Amino acid sequence: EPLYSLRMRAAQGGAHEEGGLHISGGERLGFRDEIEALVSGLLRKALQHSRGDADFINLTIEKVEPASCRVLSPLPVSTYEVADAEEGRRQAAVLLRELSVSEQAIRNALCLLGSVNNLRGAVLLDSRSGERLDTRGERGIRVSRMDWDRERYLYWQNQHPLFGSPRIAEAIALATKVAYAPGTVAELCWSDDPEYVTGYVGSRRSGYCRITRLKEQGDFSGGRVFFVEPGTFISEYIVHLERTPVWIG
Ligand code: PML
Repeated sequence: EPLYSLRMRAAQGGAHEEGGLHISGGERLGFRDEIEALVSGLLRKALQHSRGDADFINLTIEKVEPASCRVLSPLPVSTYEVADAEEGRRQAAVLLRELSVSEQAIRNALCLLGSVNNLRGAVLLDSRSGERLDTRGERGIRVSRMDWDRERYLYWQNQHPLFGSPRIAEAIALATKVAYAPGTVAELCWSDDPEYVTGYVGSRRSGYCRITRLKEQGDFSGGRVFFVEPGTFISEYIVHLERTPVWIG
């Protein structure tokens, strides 16, 4: 049965794919008879996030090869309660250090995420030197072609009743694909949504470690950094993140 990847991006103040202030994005995988429902779900998300004000909504539907799909179990979740962003970032640094990310790379990542506010995709940093490895600028790397297996999602929701929001489930799907991509050491993320202060450190070894505050309320900074093993073939790494279909299941 043919399988499709559905991708949505909404922006403001930019009339074409490349420009504008990023508002919303979404990734789904589905079979033919699911496409209509998935499209309206993505459209609803775009319109909600933009409060009807998007200048640009792009929906891409592409057939993918079902045989090329990987199935990955969702990363196990743990939560670190911290009092403020300063303590949260210290906690993130502790977790990253345990994963052998260098001090320089940790500093660069915290500095970068603390200062950008229109980063659409992820930035790749060398986990040892801390140098940026991609040349994508603000566009970054967009992890694509992953979704929860429907049955597994219901099961997971039952087991994690406190994580009801689609935001968390989507972040875990992305973090799982990233963690298992050959070359990834760890990921650091917090949202650029000024109302949402929880972020995470993700990795195959430590799982999905939520940190309750990585920035203060009202702060527009945020995004994703992937720490990559020195020597990784970057163009291949990027193709994997953008194109390999992954079911979380
Ligand atoms: C985002 O929505 O931009 C990222 C949210 C990451 C944290 C989700 C969570 O575990 O609470």
